[in-house]
Amino acid sequence: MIQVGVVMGSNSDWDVMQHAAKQLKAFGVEFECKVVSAHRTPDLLFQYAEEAAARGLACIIAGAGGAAHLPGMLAAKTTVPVLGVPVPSKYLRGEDSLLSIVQMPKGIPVATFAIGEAGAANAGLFAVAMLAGSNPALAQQLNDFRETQKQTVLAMELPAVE
Ligand code: RP5
Repeated sequence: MIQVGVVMGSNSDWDVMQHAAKQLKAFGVEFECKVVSAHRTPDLLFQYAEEAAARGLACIIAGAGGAAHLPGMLAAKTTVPVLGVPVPSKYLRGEDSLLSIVQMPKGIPVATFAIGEAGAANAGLFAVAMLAGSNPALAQQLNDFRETQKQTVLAMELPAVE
């Protein structure tokens, strides 16, 4: 059964959003990836959000750029947690996307992540952490991942000063 939905406003968002999908895949989480545009396919957006809970999605990772209303509109139509990823935009480098997603008025939350690749990857890891709460094997995988990261940093060396 699909556990996490990864949606984005355009296939041009894939370069960034694939980093969320890669994390989910690495942890063996069942997920789907789909283009759902808030302003170009609003009916599909409503349908996706309205069916999310009944389909058993634990959360929806939603990425969009510019006037990025996809995460907020999804959150307006479902109580399934929405993790918003601001995708870098051409002219404002994603600051517009970030502000569009993060500034939700009180009452309809969207968990907002960093602009771009790091935000997408962290949204994937956050989804894993949500699922790990009721899945001890997944929790162990997450701890192992953190341990590997720690060892990588501990092994880092710096060049000698010239
Ligand atoms: C948004 O507009 C998408 O999320 C994308 O980031 C941006 C540009 O879309 P395209 O013109 O590349 O389809 O809806």
